[in-house]
Amino acid sequence: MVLMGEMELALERGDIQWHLQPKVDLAASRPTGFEALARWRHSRFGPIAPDAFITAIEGSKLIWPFTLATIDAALGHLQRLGPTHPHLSISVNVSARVLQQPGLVEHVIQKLDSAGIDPRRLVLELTETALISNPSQARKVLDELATRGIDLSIDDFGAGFTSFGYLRDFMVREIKIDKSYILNLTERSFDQSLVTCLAVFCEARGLRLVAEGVETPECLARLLELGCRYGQGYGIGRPMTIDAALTWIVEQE
Ligand code: G
Ligand code: G
Ligand code: MN
Ligand code: NA
Repeated sequence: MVLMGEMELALERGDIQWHLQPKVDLAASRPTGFEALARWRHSRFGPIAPDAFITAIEGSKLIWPFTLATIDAALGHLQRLGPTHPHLSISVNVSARVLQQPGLVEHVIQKLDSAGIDPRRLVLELTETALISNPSQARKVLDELATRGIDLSIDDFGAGFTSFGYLRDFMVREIKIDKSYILNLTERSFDQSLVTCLAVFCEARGLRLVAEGVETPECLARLLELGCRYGQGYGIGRPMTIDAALTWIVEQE
C-alpha cells in the first residue's frame, strides 16, 4: 500500500494527531477522561480516517513506532490536562500484536516516569483486533501493566471474537460494550437485556461498564436505568483536538 510507505515520515513530522473523545460518568454527569483516536492529516489527500490505515499498520512492523507515538501523544495530552484536571484519564487503543513486543512494559513505564505522570491516568484499550495469539505471554505483559497501576479495558466487547475468557484471565478494570449494541438500544429489547446483564456482572466484579455509541439523550437515560454508569458517543462529545477538549471540559462544569 502506497500510503504505508509514508507512515513513518508522517509519524516523524507529526502529521498524525490523536483527537480526544470524552468518556463520562452518566450518573454524576461529569467527564472521567478521553479516548485518544488517531487522525492522519495527509499533505495531499487531506484527512484520512483511521479505518483506512489502522488495519494496514497492525499487519506491519510499523505497529511498534505507531504505538509509541500513540502513547507519547497521550502523555502530552495528559500533561496539558494535568494542571487543571489531574483526575482525568486518557485511554489509548492497543493492538494485541504489540503485546508480543519485547520491552513494551519498560517503555511505557519509562515514558510515564520521565513525563512525571501517574500510571493511573493511562488506560489501555485492548481492541478486538486484539485477537491474542499467545495468551500466556499476553497475560504476563498485561499483569505487569496492571500491577504498575495502568488500567486495562476490553474494547468493542461483544463484537467479533471477544470472549468472557479475557475477563477471567486478564486483570481487566473496564468493559466497553460495542456500539452495535448501543446505537438502537431504546428499540431493541435484546440489547437492553445484554446491557442489564453486563451491568450486574460488572457490579459483581468491580469493573467499570462503558457504553460506546451514545448518540441520543434517550439512549443515555435508558443506559442509566439499566445500570450502565459510563458512556461515550457523539451525543456526549465528538472526537476533538486537545484545545477543543480543554474548552469542552470547562463548558461541562
Ligand atoms: O476514530 P474512529 O474514528 O473512526 O476509529 C476507527 C477505528 O480505529 C477504531 O476501531 C479505533 O479503535 C481505531 N483507532 C483509532 N485510533 C487508534 C490508535 O491510535 N491505535 C489503534 N491501534 N487503533 C486506533
Ligand atoms: O476504539 P473503537 O473501535 O471503539 O473506536 C471508536 C470508534 O467509534 C471511532 O471510530 C469513533 O469515531 C466512533 N464513535 C464514537 N462515538 C460514536 C457514536 O456515537 N456513534 C458512532 N456511530 N460512532 C461513534
Ligand atoms: Mn477504543
Ligand atoms: Na470500541
